Amino acid sequence: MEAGLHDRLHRDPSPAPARIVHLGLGAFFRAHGAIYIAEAARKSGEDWGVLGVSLQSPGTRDRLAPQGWAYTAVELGPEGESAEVVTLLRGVLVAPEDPRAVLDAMAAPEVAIVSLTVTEKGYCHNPASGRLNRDHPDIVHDIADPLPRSAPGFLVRALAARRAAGRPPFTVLCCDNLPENGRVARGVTLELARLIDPDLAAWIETEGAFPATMVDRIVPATTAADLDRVEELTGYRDEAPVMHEPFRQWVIEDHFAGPRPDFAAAGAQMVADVTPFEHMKLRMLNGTHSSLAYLGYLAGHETIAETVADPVLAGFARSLWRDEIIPALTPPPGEELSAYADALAARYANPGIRHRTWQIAMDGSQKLPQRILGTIAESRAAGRPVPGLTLAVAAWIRYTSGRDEKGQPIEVKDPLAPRLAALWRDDPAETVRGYLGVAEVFPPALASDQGFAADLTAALEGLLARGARAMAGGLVHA
Ligand code: CS2
Repeated sequence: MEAGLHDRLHRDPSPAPARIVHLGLGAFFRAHGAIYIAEAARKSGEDWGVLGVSLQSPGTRDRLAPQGWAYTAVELGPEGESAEVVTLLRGVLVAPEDPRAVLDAMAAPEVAIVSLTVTEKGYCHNPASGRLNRDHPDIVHDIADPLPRSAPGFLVRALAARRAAGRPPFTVLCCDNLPENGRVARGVTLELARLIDPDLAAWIETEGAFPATMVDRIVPATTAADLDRVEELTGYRDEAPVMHEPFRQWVIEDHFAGPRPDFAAAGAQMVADVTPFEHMKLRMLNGTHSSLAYLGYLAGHETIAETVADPVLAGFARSLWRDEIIPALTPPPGEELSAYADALAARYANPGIRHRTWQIAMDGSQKLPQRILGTIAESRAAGRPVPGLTLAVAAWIRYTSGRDEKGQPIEVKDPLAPRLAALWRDDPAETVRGYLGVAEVFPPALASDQGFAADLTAALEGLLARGARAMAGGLVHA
């Protein structure tokens, strides 16, 4: 068994050309979409290799190349671990090294799908409005230069090449945690295309397809310690394994411009409308993930499992679901929201998963609108109190100040980090006023809501005076 896995890790890749190009080859895609696609291809007997593209750095390519692009995916269950070798990748390109090669690959006749996991900020949009940010330096560059830097730039220039060659467009399959993610991907692609060539934009509008998807699997960043752990488990050294929980879900809008793998054969749900699934997942999972990340980090917890092992914060998450998030949601067909919350609580508690609060806290300015602020805005408009989610926003403000409760510096990773840190004042009311003025994050309805400003200020004062754990605990039975 072990020798077999080792052989497969160092095998020659299949010569068949890839029919999917994936932009953003992070751990998440390798532990989620790639596993579904490999299984769909296996079950249907079709060949669906993937060419990966790293939009930033060569690290993943350099680690995977000597392994013939194969890697180990390790499932971390509450009761044990198991390993699977994924041999779906046909190669990896590093976009900044050779953007032309990426465009050529995306324009190749056999490519039917370009999928993306480029994270929220990769769409170069304004998170509060969903529109393309035309002042984004990569967008400014991509309007002028045919060799792009951004994900929307690669989509537009590759679609232009396909149109010029008389080929049909590829389907753009967005797999990021954005609300109506197909619409966001389509919107930024069309907006950029219009700035470059209005005829191209019209062609994409009529011929293209941008199905929405809801993706779910908890996949913490792989650490150096994980490499040793995988070696112990499998008996061989893999320089680029991925570690994931047993749970997985993929809900896909069944709207493709051309052929697609038999996703359903691998257990994906093909539906006409993904929106209720996206809302459920973004608000119930990601909304509490971010809330627990800020409050947990401030309370001194390193991982989500550690955070929910603290009964105060576990109780806080339960009251967020029961009292604030579920009342604002319409359940998707076939889902029962309180059962979904129970399953999330069990997933968070999985001690095998070391998902750092610091990792989830990253890029909050891009995540808060769809994870937390939508629920707050709708609930306030309907007259429903949302003290727990308001506390989570206050914890984000406290976190992005760059100092923790012991006065130690926090390494804040966020495209707006310097701007946010500069908003910090000695007077919490002034700090809150400054943050509410960040239009990329707070929609106008919340930015001008005096009651929300007052509640947020009180929550921030409470965090400063009493700390995250005490404040969360005070809300559990409220
Ligand atoms: C997390 C997500 O890092 C984060 O912001 O909330 O990556 C989360 O683990 C996935 O969306 C789960 O599907």
